[in-house]
Amino acid sequence: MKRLDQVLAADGVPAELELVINDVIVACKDIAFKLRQGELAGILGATEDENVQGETQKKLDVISNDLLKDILVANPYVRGIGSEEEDYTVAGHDAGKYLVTFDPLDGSSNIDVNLSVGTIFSVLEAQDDQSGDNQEVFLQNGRKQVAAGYVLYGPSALLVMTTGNGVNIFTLDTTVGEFIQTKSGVSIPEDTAEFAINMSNQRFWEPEMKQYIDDCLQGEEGPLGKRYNMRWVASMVAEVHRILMRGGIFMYPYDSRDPSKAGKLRLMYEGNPMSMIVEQAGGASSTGRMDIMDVAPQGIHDRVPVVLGSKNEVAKVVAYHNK
Ligand code: AHM
Ligand code: MG
Repeated sequence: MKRLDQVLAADGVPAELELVINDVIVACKDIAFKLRQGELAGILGATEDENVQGETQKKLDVISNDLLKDILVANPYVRGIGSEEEDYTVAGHDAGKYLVTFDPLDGSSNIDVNLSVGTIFSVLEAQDDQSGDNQEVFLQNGRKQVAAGYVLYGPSALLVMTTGNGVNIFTLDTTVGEFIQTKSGVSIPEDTAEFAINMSNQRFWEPEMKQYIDDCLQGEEGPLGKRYNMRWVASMVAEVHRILMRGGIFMYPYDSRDPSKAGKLRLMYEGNPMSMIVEQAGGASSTGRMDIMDVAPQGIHDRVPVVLGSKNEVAKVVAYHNK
């Protein structure tokens, strides 16, 4: 059984990148311990603030954001950070090589009901000499990521990450406070009959997405010829993790509730890191029309339609969009 640092070293990850990843993980361990304490620590419930996307911030959104932000901007190898809970990118060190974007606590609606939540992170290299408080330096497509991962705070806390050399899973050993490797070379089954989508938005979807789900619901008698099962945790981290473990397809498509938004999920700290993990595990990830990691970001909080999971099922959804 290997520790995270041993796995990163064996994968040839540069020492500076390892130190950045390590700081992300230190913050995530702290988040994991706070979540375990739950109501006893007085950390549940909402604040009176909204984030830049107009969502009410939960106390734990803010606490998790501060833990990650404070440790990362103090790291000499970090040029800057971008977070779901920060209006603008925040500068670290001008000589820092790496940029870190994160969703400090994804699945926020699950916090107060004690269900699964997670932290998602993505690491890019700073390509020029601009300061990290200038968002331009972050605007690179997902193919440029040098590391991506998430921590799922479920019955056990799991770190799932990739540095471009397959996907490893580590379980938090709470007796020693270390993430210990429990799986490597994770591979998503190519076929599936399990989809995850928030069906309550059906009437707002584009016709292509409506048609695909209609066909799934027809089961063996329909054009897709199989009986589908459905899951919806309302926590992307939990959803992606289920797909890594047993296959499936997760969709948060464009919908017309607010036509100005390209989707609900954010490209730079939700869509891209999850896409890198899924692709590294042999799955696929698309907007329905193009690979998510090829989307050129225009802003740190850009949104993107998301279709990801088992390769052959994602290909079917893409084919519906290309009809
Ligand atoms: P958040 O970052 O504010 O928590 O929003 C992202 C979450 C995803 O984890 C999840 O897939 C989706 O929002 C759930 O949305 P809905 O409330 O429509 O079910
Ligand atoms: Mg989120």
